[in-house]
Amino acid sequence: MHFDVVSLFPEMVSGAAGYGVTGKAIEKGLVGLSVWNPRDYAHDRHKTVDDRPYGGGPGMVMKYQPLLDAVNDAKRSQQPDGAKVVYLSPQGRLITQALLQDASTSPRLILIAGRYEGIDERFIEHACDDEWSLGDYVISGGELAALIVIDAISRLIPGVLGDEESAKQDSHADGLLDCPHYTRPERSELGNVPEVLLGGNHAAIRRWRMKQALGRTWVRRPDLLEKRELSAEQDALLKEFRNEVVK
Ligand code: 4FV
Repeated sequence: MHFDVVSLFPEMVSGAAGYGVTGKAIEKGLVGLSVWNPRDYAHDRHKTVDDRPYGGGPGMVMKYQPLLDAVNDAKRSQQPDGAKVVYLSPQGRLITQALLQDASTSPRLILIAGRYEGIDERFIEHACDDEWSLGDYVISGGELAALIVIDAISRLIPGVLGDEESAKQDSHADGLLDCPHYTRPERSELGNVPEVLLGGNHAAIRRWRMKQALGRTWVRRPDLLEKRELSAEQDALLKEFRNEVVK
């Protein structure tokens, strides 16, 4: 998987992506990252990348020409072709694990990180295949959104996570919240680790973890349960959890 990010702050992107799991993935060549600064494609003396909004109003809007030239250069820069161009903005489709799971099958993503009030709509219409949103709130730039997409998709690339299992067990990977996690010390003034996790009975541990994941999802995100079919075993585990809660 290769990521290209078009951003006025390329160092912010390449810097942050160089840490942790994504950093190792890039080192190992499992993930590629190129950054493109639209300012390098602004040909006037002041290297102008933004201008006042038509129709008036606060703030500035990013001009389409530097963005377009940056994207075209990115596309020319390397194979595989067939890159999907995605603009990160509050107007986009909500980013979910399912959306990222689907996107992780593309060979290449070109992510557009906007700044200011936004970018000229003609660039979105002409050059973008999709628009994605982190959520219904506003941040100052698309870079953090691009980094979140790169991190979340990189985890789905075989070989990136030490244990393939991890990605599968990630929260939301199966549409449920994650179960609680514990590590040493076994006993503490903050409480003790649940006995079932100490017994080595893997079937019982698996059931306990599923029950906790179902219960937490029911308590904290019932909307997720509405979207999800439960197996007979999961139904029974959730009933058990609910009975224990109401008691
Ligand atoms: C955003 C979001 C977001 C809007 C104007 C950057 C800002 C500024 N991006 N999901 N929510 N973007 O708030 O992706 O240009």
